Amino acid sequence: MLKNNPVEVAVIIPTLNEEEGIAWVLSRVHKALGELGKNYHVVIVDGGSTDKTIEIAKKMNAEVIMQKGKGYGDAYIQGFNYVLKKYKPKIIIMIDADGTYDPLEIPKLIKPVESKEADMVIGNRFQQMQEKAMTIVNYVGNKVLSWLARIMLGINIKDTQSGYRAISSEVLEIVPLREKGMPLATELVVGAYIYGYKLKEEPITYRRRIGGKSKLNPLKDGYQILKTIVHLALRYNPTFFAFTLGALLLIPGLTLGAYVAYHYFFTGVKYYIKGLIAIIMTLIGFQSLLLAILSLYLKRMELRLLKLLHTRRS
Ligand SMILES: Nc1nc2c(ncn2[C@@H]2O[C@H](COP(=O)(O)OP(=O)(O)O)[C@@H](O)[C@H]2O)c(=O)[nH]1
Ligand SMILES: [Mg+2]
Repeated sequence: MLKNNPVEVAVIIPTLNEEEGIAWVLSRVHKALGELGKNYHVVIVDGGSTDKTIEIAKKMNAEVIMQKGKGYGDAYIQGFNYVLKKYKPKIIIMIDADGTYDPLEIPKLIKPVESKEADMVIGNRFQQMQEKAMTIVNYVGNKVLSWLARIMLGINIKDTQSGYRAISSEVLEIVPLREKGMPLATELVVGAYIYGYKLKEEPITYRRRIGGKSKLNPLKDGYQILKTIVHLALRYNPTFFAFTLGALLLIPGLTLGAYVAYHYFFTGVKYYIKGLIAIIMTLIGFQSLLLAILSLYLKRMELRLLKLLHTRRS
């Protein structure tokens, strides 16, 4: 960091026993940001590494702070609060310590934030993925979760779990973050979208871990991320659920109604219970659809208002 100059870019790296990857990551972070001529600062949030991670990081010009709680999300929340308060940077970079993301690609992520084209730029891992960089289970899981975020919330981002990002500080000051574990990455994308910030994706290379072990538990973390998406969708954008409920009731309700009506008029058989069920399903289904349409209009209105607010502010 250049003395007496305000920090423009803060890089936050969470670490938990990453002695094999950290040096490679830090040397390339310094190279990338040094060449850009930015006044930057690197903060490592360590979750209690028992190997040489901390020692190496300190030697390589990074500030190391110890994580108070536990988990990937908790480390980032602490790191965000720390740098926002202490350094007030314009842009914050999120990157892992295991060498899966290449710091030399930082300029590509920073540029759209600097030019105000986007408030958060997310590295999309799916376009240039090294062989075996991601297990098949993780690959499919990440695709499915990103797809769910799209259909449930309307977020047009192909890799919502990517941990490589450039973010305008304002986003982190405004968006509330609670997730202590891996779902933080998703919570941050969804939150930024809901608060009307502009999101952009840039293709990045995704590499195999340099060494050490992944802390991601595909089943447990995948389920947690799914829960996060569903909770956020229910809270902020219930259109999907209201529409699904409407369709699930209305289609069979109308079919059953047609069956009952056919028999009533053409065979003379009167199905009272079936008729009643058909009416109830149709009525609830129809109301759900109306609710879905209404919530869609409200969402659109909210997005328009937020857009207006953001343009006025910038
Ligand atoms: N401080 C801290 N860092 C963590 C924790 N869990 C994971 N990390 C770090 O977060 C980054 C991403 O974790 P990783 O295990 O590679 O997850 P994956 O990329 O999803 O397989 C790495 O740099 C880890 O060292 C944690 O509980 N605390
Ligand atoms: Mg990793």
